[in-house]
Amino acid sequence: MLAINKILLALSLLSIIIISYQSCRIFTGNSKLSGIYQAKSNGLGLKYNNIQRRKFVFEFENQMKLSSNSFDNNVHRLKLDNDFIPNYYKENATLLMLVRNHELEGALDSMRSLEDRFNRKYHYDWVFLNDVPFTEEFKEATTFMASGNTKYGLIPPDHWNCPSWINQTQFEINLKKMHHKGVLYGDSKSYRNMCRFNSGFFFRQSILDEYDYYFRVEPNVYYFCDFPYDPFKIMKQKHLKYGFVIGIYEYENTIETLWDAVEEYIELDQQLTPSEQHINMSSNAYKFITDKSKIGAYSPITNSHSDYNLCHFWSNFEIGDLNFFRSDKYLKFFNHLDQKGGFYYERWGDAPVHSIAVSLLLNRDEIMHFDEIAYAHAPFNTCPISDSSLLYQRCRCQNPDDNVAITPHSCLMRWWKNGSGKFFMRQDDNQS
Ligand SMILES: Nc1nc2c(ncn2[C@@H]2O[C@H](COP(=O)(O)OP(=O)(O)OP(=O)(O)O)[C@@H](O)[C@H]2O)c(=O)[nH]1
Ligand SMILES: *[C@@H]1O[C@H](CO)[C@@H](O)[C@H](O)[C@H]1NC(C)=O
Ligand SMILES: *[C@@H]1O[C@H](CO)[C@@H](O)[C@H](O)[C@H]1NC(C)=O
Ligand SMILES: *[C@@H]1O[C@H](CO)[C@@H](O)[C@H](O)[C@H]1NC(C)=O
Ligand SMILES: *[C@@H]1O[C@H](CO)[C@@H](O)[C@H](O)[C@H]1NC(C)=O
Ligand SMILES: [Mg+2]
Repeated sequence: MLAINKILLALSLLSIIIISYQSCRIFTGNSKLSGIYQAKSNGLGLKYNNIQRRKFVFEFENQMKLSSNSFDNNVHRLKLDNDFIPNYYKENATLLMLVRNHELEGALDSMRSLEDRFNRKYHYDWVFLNDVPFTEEFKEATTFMASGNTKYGLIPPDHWNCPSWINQTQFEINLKKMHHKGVLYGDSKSYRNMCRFNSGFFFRQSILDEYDYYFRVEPNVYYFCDFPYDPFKIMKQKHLKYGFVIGIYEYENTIETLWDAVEEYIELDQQLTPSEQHINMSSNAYKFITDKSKIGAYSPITNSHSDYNLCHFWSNFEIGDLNFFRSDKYLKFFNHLDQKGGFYYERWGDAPVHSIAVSLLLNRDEIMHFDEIAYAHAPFNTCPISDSSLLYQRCRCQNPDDNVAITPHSCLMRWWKNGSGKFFMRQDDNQS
C-alpha cells in the first residue's frame, strides 16, 4: 500500500513538472511574445504563475492571482460544486441557439458539452430560433438534452429575408463578383440573412422578451473546462453588457465599406449636443479597434485601408445584455449601417458589427473577456493558461499549441493593451 502511494506521489510530482514545463514555455525562450512584452511577461510570470500558483492550489492559503485577467483573484477559493445548487438564484437569462433542423447532431454536441460543463448545475432555459419551423424530431431531442426549459421561436420573414429596397440586380452582380474573388460565403444569400439577423434582429424576437441576458451557442462548439462561475451572475454583478472569449481579425474583403459607414456615424454623433451623444471617446474601447501598432514582434495581420484594425470579438460565442441591443443607442447605430445595404452588397458579419458597436457605444469596462471559459469553434480554440484553472476546472483542452489566445491571429493582446484589458498589467504599469 505504501509503495503504491509512493508511486502515485512520484507520478503526480512528475505531472506537475510536465505541466509546469508547458506553462513556462510562454514566458521563456520558445516564446511567441517578444521585446518589451516578453520582458514584462517574464517578470509577471514569475510573480503570478507557476510556483506561486501551485502553492495556492495545494496549500489553499496563498493570495496570488490565479489567472492572467480573472475578474476575481479568488475565483477558485470556492470549491467547485458539481452538483445542482438548490435554491440558487438564477439570473434572468437564457442560452440561445440559431440553428437549422439538419444541424441537430451538432446542436446536441454543443448542448451536451455546455450542460456538462455549466448548465446542469443551474438549469437555465434554452431558446432555439429558426427561419423555418423546427421539426418534432429536433424539439424532442433538444428538450431531452436540456436541463432547463426549452423554447422554440419562428423568425418572422421580415426579420430574416433580404429587404425589398435592396437592388436585386446589383445584389446578384456582387454575389458573382465576391464568389470569383474567393470570398468566404461570398455567394451565399442565406449566410447574409443570418448575419443581418444576428446583427439587428435576434434581440427583437418576442420569445426573448422575458430575458435580460443571452448566451449565444452554435452547433458543433465545445467547452473544455468546468465553468468556475455562473457567467450570467458576473454580468449582473459587474454591470457588464458584453462578454467574449476569442478576438481575431476579420476578412477585409467582406467589409470593404463598413468602416466608412461607421466613421460617418461617429461624425453624425459628434454633431449632437453632449447629452444626446451616444459615443464617449474617453471611456469607450475605440482604441481597441483602431490601434495598429506592433504588439511585441507581431505586426498586425490587418492590411486594412481604413482606420479599422479588423479586430472583432468572435461572436459565435457571446454573452450579452439584451437591453443594450434593444436600446435606442444600438438600434440607431444598426439602422445607420443597415440602410447602406452592406449586409447584402458586401457580406458584413455580425461579429464586426457587434464588436464595433460595443467598442463605440459601451464603456470599455462593460466588456468582459471571460478568461476561464475554454471554448472551441472550428478552426480556433482557447483555454485558460493558468495551471490552477486547468486543474481545478478539470480541463480537457485540445493541443495547447492550438490555443489561439496569444498567437498572431488573436486580438487579445490588443484588448489587454487598448481595451479594458489586463488589469494587473495596468497596475504593474502604474507601479513602475
Ligand atoms: N435557422 C437558420 N440558422 C442558420 C442559417 N444559417 C446559419 N445559421 C445558424 O447561424 C449560426 C452561424 O452560422 P454558421 O454556418 O455556423 O456560420 P459560421 O460560424 O460563420 O461558419 P462555420 O461555422 O464555419 O460554418 C449557426 O448557429 C447556424 O446554425 C439559416 O439559414 N437558418
Ligand atoms: C440597380 O442596379 C443596377 C446595376 O447597378 C442599375 O443599373 C439600376 O439602375 C439599379 N436600379 C435602381 C432602381 O437603382
Ligand atoms: C426579465 O427581463 C425582462 C426583460 O428585460 C423583464 O421584462 C422581466 O421583468 C425580467 N424578469 C424578472 C423576474 O426580473
Ligand atoms: C465620458 O467619459 C468620461 C470618462 O469616464 C467622463 O468623465 C465624461 O463625463 C463622459 N462624458 C459624457 C458626455 O458622458
Ligand atoms: C494603445 O495603448 C498603448 C499603451 O497603453 C498606447 O501607447 C497607444 O497610444 C494606444 N493606441 C492608441 C491608438 O491609442
Ligand atoms: Mg459556426
